[in-house]
Amino acid sequence: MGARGIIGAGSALAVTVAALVASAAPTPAVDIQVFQFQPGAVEVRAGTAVTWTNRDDIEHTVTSGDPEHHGGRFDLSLPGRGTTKTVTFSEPGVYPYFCDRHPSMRGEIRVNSTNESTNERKER
Ligand SMILES: [Cu+2]
Repeated sequence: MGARGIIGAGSALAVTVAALVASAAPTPAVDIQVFQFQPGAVEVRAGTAVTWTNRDDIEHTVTSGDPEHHGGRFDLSLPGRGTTKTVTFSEPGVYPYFCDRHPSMRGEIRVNSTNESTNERKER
């Protein structure tokens, strides 16, 4: 509610700033490999840019929401091996996403506020 995603594909400046904010956390990157998002769930601090890299030879998408309810926050196409896309998550919240071409592919980005520990985990 009220969360706004900033779509920053290819913004080197945004990536650099996010890296400073999240310097204690490992680089948030998701590989798309063999019809899976790996890791499937990523937890970051607000303001962090997350990058997806397609390792498959076919097109995948990173689409917010789920197949029944598109979230409308981001809808990225990664048309083939080696393509990458980045989204900066500026607002805390839970952002589920899926692949529009293969609806069984699901992932989730959990965005904590900047003064929360990223070590805090909530299991489903
Ligand atoms: Cu796919």
